[in-house]
Amino acid sequence: MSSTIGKVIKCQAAITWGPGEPFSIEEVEVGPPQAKELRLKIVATGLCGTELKILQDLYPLPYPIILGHEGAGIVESVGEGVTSVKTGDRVITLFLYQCGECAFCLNSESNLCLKRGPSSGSGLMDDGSSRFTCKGKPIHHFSNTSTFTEYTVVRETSVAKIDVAIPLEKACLFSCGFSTGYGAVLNTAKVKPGSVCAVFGLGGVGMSVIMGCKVAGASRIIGVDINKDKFAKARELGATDCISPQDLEKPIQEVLFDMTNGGVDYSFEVIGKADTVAAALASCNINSGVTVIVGVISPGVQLTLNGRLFFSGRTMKGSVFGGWKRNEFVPRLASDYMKKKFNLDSLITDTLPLEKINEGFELLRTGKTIRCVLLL
Ligand code: COD
Ligand code: ZN
Ligand code: ZN
Repeated sequence: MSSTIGKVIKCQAAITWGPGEPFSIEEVEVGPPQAKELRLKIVATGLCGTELKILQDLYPLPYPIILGHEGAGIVESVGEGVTSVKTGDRVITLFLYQCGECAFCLNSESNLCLKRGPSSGSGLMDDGSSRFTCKGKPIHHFSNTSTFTEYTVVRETSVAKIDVAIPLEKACLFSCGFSTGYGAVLNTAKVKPGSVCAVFGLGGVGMSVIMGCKVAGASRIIGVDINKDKFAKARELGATDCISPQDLEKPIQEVLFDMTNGGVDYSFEVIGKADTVAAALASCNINSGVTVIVGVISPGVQLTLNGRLFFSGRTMKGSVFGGWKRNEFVPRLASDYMKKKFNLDSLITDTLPLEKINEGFELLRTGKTIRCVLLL
């Protein structure tokens, strides 16, 4: 590995040339890491529902771009001033920008940085340039990570070390899907033992919410999805009931209200649609019901909520990356993993090589996979 240090590396990457375009496998040049950056050999990367939304052109982004934010790999080299990791360290990527120095980053209760919030940024490194080129053109970075490539360059603060014995092809799910869902339950909602929970959307993130609810000691976990093929896995992971809104004669919130004798204690929206946000809120009990919105609503989409829903004690809150901070999530998740508190492996339903990335996203789009992991 040492022979590549300080040099440009040529490798394969999946490039998205424009909005809605399929991935194209190309040879890219990856420049060496600059100050406070590191270059990473990606070993595994998961395909997340967020990229699926990007492929449907639901979020504005700078193109061409290398997407991917659920990565795990090995540090190839580090730039000047990097102190927390070194060549050969095993790390996972962190899509959330955390400068580590601002008032929010220094507050143990918050995980969104004052400098950038949850935004994925400009697609360039801090010096305003890109480390990727392809066919002579600069290629944008995505969400501080860009993992659909054999090598990537990220800020030092965009990785977390994972020195425990978790295989990187599993640990990549700590980078987004698993942590986002599990943390929404433990950190954001702080679900109490014995609670009744409903989970709207049973993708990889929703399944991780179910695992979190189980670990928190929920007495009932109701999975809601329009794709009934998701129900078997949801039950295996801890759902006690599963419902498709399309099978019902009444709105889902009314059915949940009746099933639970007054509404659920916690509902989680893990889809990112205005109508399911409204249904999740209306499903909560009127005294202490809490709704956590995990799914991101597309820019420009307004929520329509009946104001009467708040003539109650209900709470509605957002959650990004499960509320985790860079320095705390890996030790906690690794310890729970070792104690077998959750079943990370069962989220991975497919593995494919980088060249088959379009096939992987087709599996996700058609609801045939929970998490497809690319092995590079
Ligand atoms: N009613 C019920 N279920 C529905 C409906 C509906 N109207 N529409 C879709 N669904 C189901 C689908 O059948 C599917 O099972 C599930 O919802 C969505 O799952 P996936 O596999 O597409 O997506 P995930 O689980 O990988 O990700 C879902 C998110 C909502 C978390 C993601 O798309 C998102 O919005 N992410 C933004 C939040 C975030 O933290 N982003 C940063 C990095 S992810
Ligand atoms: Zn994600
Ligand atoms: Zn900060």
